[in-house]
Amino acid sequence: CCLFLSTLREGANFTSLHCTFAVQTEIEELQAIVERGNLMAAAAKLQEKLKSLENTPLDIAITGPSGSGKSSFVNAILGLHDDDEGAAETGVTQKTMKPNAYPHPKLSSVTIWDLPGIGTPNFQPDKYLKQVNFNNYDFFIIMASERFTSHHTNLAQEIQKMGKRFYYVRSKVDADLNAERRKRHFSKEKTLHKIREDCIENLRAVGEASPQVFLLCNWELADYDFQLLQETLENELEAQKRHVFILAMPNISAKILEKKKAALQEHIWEAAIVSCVIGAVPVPGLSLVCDVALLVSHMILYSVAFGLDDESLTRLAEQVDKPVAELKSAIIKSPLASEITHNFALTLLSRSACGALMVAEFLLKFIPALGSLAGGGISLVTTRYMLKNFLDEAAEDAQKVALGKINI
Ligand SMILES: Nc1nc2c(ncn2[C@@H]2O[C@H](COP(=O)(O)OP(=O)(O)O)[C@@H](O)[C@H]2O)c(=O)[nH]1
Ligand SMILES: [Mg+2]
Repeated sequence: CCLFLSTLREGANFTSLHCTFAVQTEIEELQAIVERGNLMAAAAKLQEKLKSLENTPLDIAITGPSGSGKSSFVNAILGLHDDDEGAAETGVTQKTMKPNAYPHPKLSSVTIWDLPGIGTPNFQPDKYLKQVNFNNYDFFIIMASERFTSHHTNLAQEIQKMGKRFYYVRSKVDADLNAERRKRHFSKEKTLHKIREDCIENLRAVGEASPQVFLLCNWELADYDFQLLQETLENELEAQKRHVFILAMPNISAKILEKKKAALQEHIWEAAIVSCVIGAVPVPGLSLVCDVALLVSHMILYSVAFGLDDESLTRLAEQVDKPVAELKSAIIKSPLASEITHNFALTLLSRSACGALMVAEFLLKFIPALGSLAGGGISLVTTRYMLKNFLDEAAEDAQKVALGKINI
């Protein structure tokens, strides 16, 4: 599909264009929607779907003994520094039995819950789970910074009884590595292997039949097993929750940025259809009908997901110890979230109209019903074309900024 669009962008003669599998799938998807006949009803359904996607709650509970790194993990997942506003307080002993909610700074339906410490003498896993309202969570992360104990496994068994999922995480492996580094025959891989085997062995000893343990350092999520943990969780969540989960993850690797792009891309046709069917009004100066406000909100969503907003950039600048202006200067192709206005969307729409016209002519051959839409389907194709290009460019800028690939 990218090849298809970029070829069009370069003005190639597309009668000679091969219909790739991706393009074919897109055509089939669009065909199915348009030929369903009642486009208004189909669009209303898509609008509902998009809304429920946005509002899908995701609640992740972090539990483990006091001092195991729970609060630090909450902050790491939310992309916050321990000192940031809205961050969980770290390094303090928490005496309360109340779970603390930390809403995701960008996605209001996502909450990370910092649960009270386990392992005190009067700790009873079943009572504990009731006290922390176990039913509110999609899954539990059970943390240990040293050995796993029967407190961890007893809790895991209770969580399982309640029909919920849990994952064992061993934090602070950076500290273990630093301690081992002093030895003459130090090997990072061997040390990590030893920590993992030790965790597994001692989880078996306290009753876990086939344990899996994810090693990590809360300050370097891009290292060790965080990526694996993230992928494991992702694969076990149902589609809607997986979508918000991917968008909620911190931008720590090229892979997660690609996943975010793919997750957003999946819903571009839907966004375009909703904009051009439900909220369609004539766009001044262009022979288009669409809901520009909706396009603006989608583009802002993309920018924010990639961290291309003032708040994220200021935070990142502090974390990587670089002036924020330097980070901003690497954002070449797309605007900051705060610069995405109605007028900006109009400019993009007019720029896209030419390329989109060619795509529309091409698509009309496959989907004649497209021609029956207002403006002969041009509005729909232009909108889709514009959002797709915007997403590609924002993703490209994000790769440079978030991953520090800045060459100035
Ligand atoms: N070296 C290292 N220290 C950590 C890590 N995670 C947390 N800490 C430190 O361990 C202490 C306890 O962490 P905290 O997140 O408050 O644990 P909690 O009591 O389980 O919430 C704090 O001083 C943290 O800075 C980590 O991955 N590596
Ligand atoms: Mg804490």
